Amino acid sequence: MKTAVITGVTGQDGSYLSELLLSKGYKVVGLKRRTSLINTDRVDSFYDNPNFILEYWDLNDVGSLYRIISKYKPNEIYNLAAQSHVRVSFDIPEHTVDGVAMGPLRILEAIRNIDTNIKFYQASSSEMYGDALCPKTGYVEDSRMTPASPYACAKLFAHNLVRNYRESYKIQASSGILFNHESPRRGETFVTRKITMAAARIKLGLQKHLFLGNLEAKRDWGYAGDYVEAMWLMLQQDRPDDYVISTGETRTVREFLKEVFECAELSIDKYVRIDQKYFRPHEVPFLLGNNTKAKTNLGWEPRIRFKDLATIMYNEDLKNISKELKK
Ligand code: NAP
Ligand code: G4F
Repeated sequence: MKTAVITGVTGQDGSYLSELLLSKGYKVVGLKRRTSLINTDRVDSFYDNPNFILEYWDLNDVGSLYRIISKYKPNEIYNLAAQSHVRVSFDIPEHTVDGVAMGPLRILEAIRNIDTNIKFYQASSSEMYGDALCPKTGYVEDSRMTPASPYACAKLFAHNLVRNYRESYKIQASSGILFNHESPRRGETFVTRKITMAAARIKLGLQKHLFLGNLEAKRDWGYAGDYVEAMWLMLQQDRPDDYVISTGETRTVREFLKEVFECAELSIDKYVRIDQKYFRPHEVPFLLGNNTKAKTNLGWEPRIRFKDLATIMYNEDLKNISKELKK
């Protein structure tokens, strides 16, 4: 039986990855903070699985990391923990950068000191490309990166560090440069989920308006359940490497909004308002990923596409909020 440690297990990706690894017969050691809201639907269903274990940890707590690695002797570590909200990283830059940049450094140092056979996955991000000119066919693994937020600057530091530890110490460390991926488990302040939740609440008469920022930004949006498979595939390769994980299709925030409001039969003009507070000091205007390397080397392909993603997320929110109302 293989053992995997997942940091950020209470997050969107942590929950899907736990599900995937448990289904493959892994023992999963999920790391949570003291303040984590663990009694959420995201990880509730794994509690009675004897192969799912929760341990306390924090991105800045080196001692607990050494204790956990020594205790469980994992084959694989997936580092998903982060203050992952780009807009918020402008408000709490020190906290964001400490966790996002120093967290992976601490894990890599632990691997270097305890067991260099442990395979490591780093959650890199398409935000690292920032406002660099995007090739017509989308960003690839070695495209220029000009990060546009404290979050993205810290992710790029960690991304470079993974390559550095791979070269310096032969550590089996891979980075997934994941483009935006969403699901019904997406945090409620990210734009897709904010839109699907609001549409469902407006439909049920629970909310009057939806306030949004920049509707013209373009994102390459995929489904989180598909993307965690790519993480696992990366660590099953003989050689560690970096991979772009994306759909190869880019859409504006306005298009996502339109898709959801059409599905809910709601008028955008009537319910949506623009609020300057949701604009960023430095926006990433356009993201499109070229996933050729992942398709070729990993045999990975995205399954759920933009239109279905919007519909699935809206329907799930409508169903769950209606259920809550009936209680
Ligand atoms: P998420 O839902 O925001 O989850 C983040 C997780 O990190 C949560 O479990 C959170 O725990 C944990 N965390 C935050 N700060 C921590 C700290 N100081 N110590 C320990 N744990 C901490 O994020 P996600 O969407 O699943 O994304 C997973 C990873 O992929 C993140 O690193 C993100 O930056 C990266 N990424 C995401 C996307 C995307 O589109 N989703 C794309 C590219 C890269 P609590 O429950 O305690 O808050
Ligand atoms: O949903 P978002 O907050 O996601 P963003 O900034 O692209 O970051 C997400 O994806 C990254 C991968 O590219 C991850 F690394 C990161 O951790 C996170 O998961 O915003 C998407 C777009 C932005 O252009 C933003 O300006 O939506 C625009 N937007 C417009 N109104 C809004 C809003 N974003 C949010 N969160 N809230 C709004 O009201």
